[in-house]
Amino acid sequence: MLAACASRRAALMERLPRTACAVLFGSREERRNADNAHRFRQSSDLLFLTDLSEPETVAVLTPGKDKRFTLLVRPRDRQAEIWAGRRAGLEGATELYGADQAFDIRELERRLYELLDGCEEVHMLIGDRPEHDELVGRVIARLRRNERNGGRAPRRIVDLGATLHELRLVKDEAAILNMRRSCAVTVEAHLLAMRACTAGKYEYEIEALVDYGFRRRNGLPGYQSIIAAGKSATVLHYVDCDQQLQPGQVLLVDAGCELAGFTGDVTRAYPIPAPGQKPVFTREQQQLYEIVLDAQLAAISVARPGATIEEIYTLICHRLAQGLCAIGLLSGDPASAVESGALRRFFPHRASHFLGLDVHDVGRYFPDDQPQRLQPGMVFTIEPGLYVQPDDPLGPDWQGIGIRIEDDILVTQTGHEVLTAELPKRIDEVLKLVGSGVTLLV
Ligand SMILES: [Mn+2]
Repeated sequence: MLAACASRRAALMERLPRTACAVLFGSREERRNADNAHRFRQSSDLLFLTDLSEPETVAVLTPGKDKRFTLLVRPRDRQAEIWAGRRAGLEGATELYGADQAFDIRELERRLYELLDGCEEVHMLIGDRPEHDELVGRVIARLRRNERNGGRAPRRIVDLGATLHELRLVKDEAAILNMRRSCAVTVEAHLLAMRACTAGKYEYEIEALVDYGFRRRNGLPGYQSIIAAGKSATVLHYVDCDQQLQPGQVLLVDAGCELAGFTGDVTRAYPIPAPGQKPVFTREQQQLYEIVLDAQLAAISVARPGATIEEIYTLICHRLAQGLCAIGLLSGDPASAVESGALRRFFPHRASHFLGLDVHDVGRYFPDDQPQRLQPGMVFTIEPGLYVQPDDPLGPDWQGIGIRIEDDILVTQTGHEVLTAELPKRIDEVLKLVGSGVTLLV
């Protein structure tokens, strides 16, 4: 990983003017309640460029200076480390993490002043945190006041996203390897959920198994898992996770494992069997499932370099509308159901996003006002869904069904690879697995 980080820094610096200075602020520890903190998660940009996962870290890249890579970190502190864990310290920052120089984070403002002196542009994430904007503004103002003594203040603040995030968008070999691993563990955890799915359990029991699937490989949820039985699944970001699974409902599980920073993002939906019974879709559930699966397979088949997420979304809308018209849930012809917005009653969300260190990963969808063309190395999701709200006038046989099928797609030179292909979604394969039982390997 550290070698990958070094080449990423080199690649970023190649894209920056020699007079630029890039400043990257790490995440801060977030308070959960009282004196409890949330588990620390480094900012994805900093993970990408340094792999240093400590709070109070700032990285500075100065491509035109002798020392191009500076880290500001917490210094070693025996007492603090006994309580809160070991630190890399200034020595580790240079020796382990490859910085050309390292400073105490408590000197941040003074060191930034030195580092920005003589640079024309500051590249940073503008508006990410007001205190960072303020700090950089303050340093620039001080430099300007010192110009009559020969100091030189930057003239421009440039959004770092344009360069850095385009780099993150096309995955390098190390990132692809990580994505493969996180997708593999994501599949394992989903298999546990499928096998354990029987009526009488609670949504949180399924969540516990998914978490177990992640943790036994040292992973964590890359985002808040959605474990939604029956009408819970018609809430797109359902997180309460406290309802009992009823026989005849569909269970929707949207969960992805984050490993070494990179996350998978997968959704499956399947019928909940009564204990001792075989799982079976109702006619209405199966009709919706088949339409979603057909749309997803059609969309996956066109994923290749040069295609756009916009085209894929349009294709999905038309396939879903076609299916819904065919079974009478939408009237008229499919094209006008899409055009008029009638489809949104059952399909209210988009169908893809980039995937990587962030579940909704960086990368522009419309660079220069044109849809982004897929390139080898991009990873994105394809996730059509259909939802019938609990109060929909279609009546009780349809109400409260939520189906989504989501896989993670790597764009290759010649087409694509489904990184989560091992997780069944064909109806016969799914029904064989669901409720078949889990023996925990501990
Ligand atoms: Mn997703």
